[in-house]
Amino acid sequence: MKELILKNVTGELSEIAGAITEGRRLSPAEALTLYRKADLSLMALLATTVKRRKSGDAVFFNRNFHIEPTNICTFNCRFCSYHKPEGDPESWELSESEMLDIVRRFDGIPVTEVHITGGVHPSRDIHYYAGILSSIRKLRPDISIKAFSAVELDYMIRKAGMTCSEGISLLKEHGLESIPGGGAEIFDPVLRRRICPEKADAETYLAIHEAAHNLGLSSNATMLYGHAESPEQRIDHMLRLRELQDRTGGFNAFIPLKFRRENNNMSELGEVQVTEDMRNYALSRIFLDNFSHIKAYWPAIGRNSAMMSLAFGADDLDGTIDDTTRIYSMAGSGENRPSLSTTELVAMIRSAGFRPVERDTNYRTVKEW
Ligand code: V47
Ligand code: SF4
Repeated sequence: MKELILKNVTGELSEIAGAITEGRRLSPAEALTLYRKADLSLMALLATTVKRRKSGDAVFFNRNFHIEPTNICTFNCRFCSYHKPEGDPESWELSESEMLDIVRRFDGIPVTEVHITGGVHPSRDIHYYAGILSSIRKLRPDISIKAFSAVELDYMIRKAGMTCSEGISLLKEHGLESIPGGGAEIFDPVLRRRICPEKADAETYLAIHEAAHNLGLSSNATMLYGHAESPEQRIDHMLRLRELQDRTGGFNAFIPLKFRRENNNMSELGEVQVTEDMRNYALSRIFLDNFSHIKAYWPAIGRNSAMMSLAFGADDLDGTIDDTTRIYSMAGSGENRPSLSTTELVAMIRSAGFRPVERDTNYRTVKEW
């Protein structure tokens, strides 16, 4: 593979390609050159080399479902198609018993994870959410609870007058096991102020993940791309995550999230092409050398692009979902009632030439398919 790659590459790209094949970490400047100068096929080859070093021929998925407690949100991110004001016909606010009914729908089904996230509700507080976690844990002690983005956590913890560690510890005592990656958007402060001025800044996002890792929780990280950000801003975003991961090792996966344009205040920007999606997966797989997994979240990108991303370094497709999330259907991802059976996920992974592995939240093998 190494010879095949290096034979056809010249100039400064040849040194960078050599570093990648030898497993040396790229500097931000090298990552930028790679992104600017490498063609799509070279990006695929290099990212696949790194992917195979990390996870061989395995590609992971899980059996999961979401609970979205509300889409009422105190914030007003310009790219968001999901949040609605209180009283809007498209707004919802699930009661505790409605959330538990969602959990009960999975009685007898071997799901391993519930992912809970939604709008930042102005009046629901940390004790309310702690109670929900306890009730879910009582109903299904066998499933892992991945809940609340750093932005939701920041709001509920500050409102309760707690420190990050106190707030996360409280939720951990009630069943929280890991934190999803939402809310990262793009860390660059100038662009962040333009697209989501009210929400927690980069430092707060990173501090919450660091506090969670120090308390023994795992988490994921995301990046919203394909809007107004530059390649430099993407690389800066990933660099900050790489530095935190060097300190804690607590991130499981990096999840690039493609900006989807329908029904939001950034629609005029349009969407990037699939080739750009693939270059971005490849770049993240190569640059984030201390992340074990790159996730292609299929409800956001669509199942065809998700399958293709497996040739560009992604090694995880997320899960079965079972039609329990609205974030991306409301933003026009084309996956309107997102649901895949394990048989479909297994077939998708095999069709891309990889070995399907069902995992739990922390990537322990549940079943080799
Ligand atoms: O933070 C909102 C994004 C995120 C749009 O950790 C949009 O396993 C694109 O983080 N176009 C929430 N993206 C979802 C999220 C997530 C999803 C799946 C798995 C995991 C995980 C985390 O959704 C938000 C924001 O970045 N988002 N609107 C939009 N129009
Ligand atoms: Fe609220 Fe999240 Fe939408 Fe921002 S992205 S408006 S925080 S629901």
